[in-house]
Amino acid sequence: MTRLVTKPLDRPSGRSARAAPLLLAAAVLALGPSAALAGEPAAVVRMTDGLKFAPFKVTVHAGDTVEWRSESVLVHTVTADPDLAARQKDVHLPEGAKPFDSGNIDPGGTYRHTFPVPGTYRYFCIPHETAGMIGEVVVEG
Ligand SMILES: [Cu+2]
Repeated sequence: MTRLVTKPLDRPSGRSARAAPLLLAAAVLALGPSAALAGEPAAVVRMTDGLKFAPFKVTVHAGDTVEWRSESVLVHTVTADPDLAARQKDVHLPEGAKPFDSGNIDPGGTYRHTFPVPGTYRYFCIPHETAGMIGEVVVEG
């Protein structure tokens, strides 16, 4: 008597109870390796209306890509080129690293740069350098 009632009820709940952990495991597995796939940024830096790179400093490994995302109504740049700096203290490149400049990043836009050379990079935003829009990327070997 009770078997006929409990069996149909148990089956669906048993299925979903097994499916949930499986989906979770699949999601965790998908997130892990995806960071290593080409094109996935190892770190994300936001560009804000407060004229900041947030976080100020990110740490990645050699060969990693960093993505900058504008959350701002203003145009920003991601620039690590001594020739474009108003103040030399706002820019630093490790020995052997090439200067780079995003050009103008429109509101809501993104920019990516890959860092093959280890060391500490200090970069700035051209329109807001003297307002203190400076950031750092530490690339570990
Ligand atoms: Cu800016």
